[in-house]
Amino acid sequence: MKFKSFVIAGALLLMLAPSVKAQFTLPDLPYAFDALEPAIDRETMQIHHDKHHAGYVTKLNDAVKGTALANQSIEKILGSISKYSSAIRNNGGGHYNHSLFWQVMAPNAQAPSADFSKVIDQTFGSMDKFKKAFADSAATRFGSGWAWLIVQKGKLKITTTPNQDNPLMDIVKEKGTPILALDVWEHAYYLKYQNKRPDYISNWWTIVNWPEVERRYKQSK
Ligand code: MN3
Repeated sequence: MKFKSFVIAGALLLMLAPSVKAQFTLPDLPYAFDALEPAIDRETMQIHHDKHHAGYVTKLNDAVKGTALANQSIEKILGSISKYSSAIRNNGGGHYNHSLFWQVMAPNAQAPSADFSKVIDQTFGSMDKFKKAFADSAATRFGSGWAWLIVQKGKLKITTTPNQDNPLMDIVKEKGTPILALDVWEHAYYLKYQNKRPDYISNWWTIVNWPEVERRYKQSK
């Protein structure tokens, strides 16, 4: 009888104990792995999310464990990244960049609103000129890295970064709030496009989630 109560009490305690949660977690994709086809194939999305992004999250959690960074947001950490290790820089950037990347793509993507098109036109001359400038930056980013549309002092600007760096980091030249991100690491496109990075970029426009980009633009102001 006594033993039975002990077992029941133990089971109850286990149920009530708060689960030990890692500081950073892998977000679910907001759509199915094959939802972005044909621009990005299912297998690439699955490996990219479940292996690459998951790897950055695991290594980031390992790197911040037991440091003063516990409970700090990823944005805050990136803003002072010059003070931290390269493991935190690479994996913190990797986690932030991919979390944004999944959000700014969508199946059946909607066109930019008239309001946001006007902002693009005023900044870059036209939507076509913007796309060309962005695609050229992405295509000529040497090696691994990212192309960005950022808000810098209230204005739109195109920039690129190497590796997993991003415009929130205090070490980059062009700082700002990223509102659109394009991953040009080979792991993002090589299965389907091999060495044809420009083809990946031109197809990628069909899945850009413009309402989300505009939401982030408004939020940044
Ligand atoms: Mn990637």
